[in-house]
Amino acid sequence: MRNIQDATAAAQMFQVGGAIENVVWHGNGHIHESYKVQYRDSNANRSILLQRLNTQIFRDPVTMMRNIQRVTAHLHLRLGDKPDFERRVLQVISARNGNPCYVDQEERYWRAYEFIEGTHSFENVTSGEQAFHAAKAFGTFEALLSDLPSTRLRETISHFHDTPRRFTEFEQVLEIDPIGRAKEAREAIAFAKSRKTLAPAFANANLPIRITHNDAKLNNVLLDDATGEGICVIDLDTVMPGLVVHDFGDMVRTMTSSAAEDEREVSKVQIDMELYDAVLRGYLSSTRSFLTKPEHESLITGAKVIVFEQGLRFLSDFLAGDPYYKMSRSGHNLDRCRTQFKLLESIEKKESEMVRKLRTIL
Ligand code: ADP
Ligand code: GN1
Ligand code: MG
Repeated sequence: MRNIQDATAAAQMFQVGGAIENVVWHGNGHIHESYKVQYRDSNANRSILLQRLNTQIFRDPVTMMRNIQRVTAHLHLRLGDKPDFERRVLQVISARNGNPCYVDQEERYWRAYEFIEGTHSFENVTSGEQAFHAAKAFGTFEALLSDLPSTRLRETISHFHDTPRRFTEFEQVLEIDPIGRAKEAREAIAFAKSRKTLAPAFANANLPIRITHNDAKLNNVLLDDATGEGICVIDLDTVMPGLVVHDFGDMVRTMTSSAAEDEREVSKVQIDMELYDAVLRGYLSSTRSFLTKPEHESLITGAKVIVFEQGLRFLSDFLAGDPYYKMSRSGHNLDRCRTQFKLLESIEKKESEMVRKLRTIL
């Protein structure tokens, strides 16, 4: 549960001068608790993005922060000549004791970033231009990291995009059905089983391992309020060695349908080919220099796999009693699962058109 008092106390433990003026909840991430903390000091107003980390999910926050420091240091190096590079890379603020996290008396981990002003993240896509800029920003992010050896980073969550394993986990929780919810999810369960063969699509793929974001969804990029440009890729917790097709999959998942991830009315969920076109153009505009032919040829399968995987993850969480994702209503994870499976069906219907579009742009 978010708690302003605890957040205010934690904010005092970071290396920020000035008096705290205001602390409010911020953002709609599914994992951490995020707050915007505003300070007043003699020179200027300044804000930080303070987060209480979810250590049930990120069990080794020290390794995660080491990864993030390596990634942000590399991005600084690559972007250092841009006059506004401070807005283009997340900047970790150290705790007063010099560590990247502050650990409170209850062993809760907190971290802080400079708050990037004049930007917003969006939960739902509202235009092709927005999709283009967001996808371009993720492509630029991968391009900037393409010369950082992947051995420099550790896995923060193992088997994160191991879709066959996600499928097995779904089968296991279904078999136990610990709180008797399977009967409420009959249709979704049948759909999941019917797409089982999609899960291992990349099991033996000969694709290069690169440093990828692994959570490349629309609300993990900040768009500039003035120009609309994707100025800063955020949420770096899962940046680790992976496949670019998984990042592309998350872009298609979150930027090609204007319906919310938790939309109850699933008839509203479908792939919009104009938005898809914008995602493709944005992503390819910044990745042309390094993506290989096999990667290009796997992009659309990547979209299907990630949408399927995400549906499985929401469904498994629903069946298990919602231990993983933050929720705000009962049945939330099942609603989220249904939107993913509806989107997958829609992608399947449009697949040949999607492939044609890709070929014309390449
Ligand atoms: P979660 O892992 O819970 O998704 P995020 O790191 O994505 O957490 O942060 C949640 C939200 O906070 C983001 O969607 C974004 O709106 C906002 N946010 C994160 N970092 C910053 C930042 N440095 N400056 C401004 N807003 C930020
Ligand atoms: C979580 O943290 P957030 O909201 O950006 C999740 C992603 C899922 C996403 C679904 C560490 O992302 O993997 O794709 O929800 N992050 C983690 O919207 O599990
Ligand atoms: Mg996020």
